Amino acid sequence: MDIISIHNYTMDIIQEAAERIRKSFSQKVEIETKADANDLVTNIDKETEMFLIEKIKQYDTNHRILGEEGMSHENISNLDGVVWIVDPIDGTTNFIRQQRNFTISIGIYENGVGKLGYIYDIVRDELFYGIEGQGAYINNVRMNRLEKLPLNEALIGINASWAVKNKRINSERVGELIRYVRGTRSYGSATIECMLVATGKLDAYMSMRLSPWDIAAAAVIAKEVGAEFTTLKGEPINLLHQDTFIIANASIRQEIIEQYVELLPVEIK
Ligand code: 2AM
Ligand code: CA
Ligand code: CA
Ligand code: CA
Repeated sequence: MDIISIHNYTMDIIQEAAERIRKSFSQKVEIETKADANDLVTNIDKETEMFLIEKIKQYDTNHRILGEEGMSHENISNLDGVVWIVDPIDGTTNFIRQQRNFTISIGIYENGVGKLGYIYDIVRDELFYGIEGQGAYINNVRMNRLEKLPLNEALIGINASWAVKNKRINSERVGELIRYVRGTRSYGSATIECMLVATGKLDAYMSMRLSPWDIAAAAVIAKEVGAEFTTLKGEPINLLHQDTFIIANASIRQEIIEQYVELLPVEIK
């Protein structure tokens, strides 16, 4: 895999995709629901994914693509060879409601190893990228490795629904965590929250259910600054399935999981 060539190509196509999304701000966007009433998708999500798929296939027809909207119609059941993992818009609800706080996210894996990761917050014009073993950058400026901090000084990205009678996690323990840390935040875009952790603006972010395209790019970038990411059981992430997720400063990830996360058995229907 020619890292420099793919990197230059991806920097170009992500900018082009961003320009198309910017233009959509002045148009009427078509909104549909997916799995439930809060799970939204727009024609811009689909069109952006189609655009990226065409560009990736133009680059190399052997490269495979796993995208949230499934526009490549490929059944990806392994990560053999080169696989691009694409979220055309991460933070669709924010895109619809706020026209901000969303990103384009592209992770490029070779035989399951994260090689390149790109997250573009197009409204803030912040393009994060990471190259395996060569560091992480924001708008071409090298990102620093994270410094340690104690949990009681941490800012944590967490969804408010965790703190009240949640079926999947012990809410009382989550409440203890919320009271112990310095503060909590919620942004509605997994990639933005991961990049806040990677830049030390947030110290942890967790989710009960994320998919490969939510975390593939972030994982490559985060690794380069020493942020840790696992499932909430402390297991390595798997890029073929949905799972729980935590990304955190390395000094607090294990403490959060061991002291404050108690996952409840999910009922089988
Ligand atoms: P999305 O906007 O690409 O769907 C919202 O809290 C964050 O969780 C977003 O990054 C969103 O990605 C992600 N997410 C994952 N699964 C989701 C779901 N079923 N419904 C809504 N957001 C989901
Ligand atoms: Ca979605
Ligand atoms: Ca997403
Ligand atoms: Ca999406």
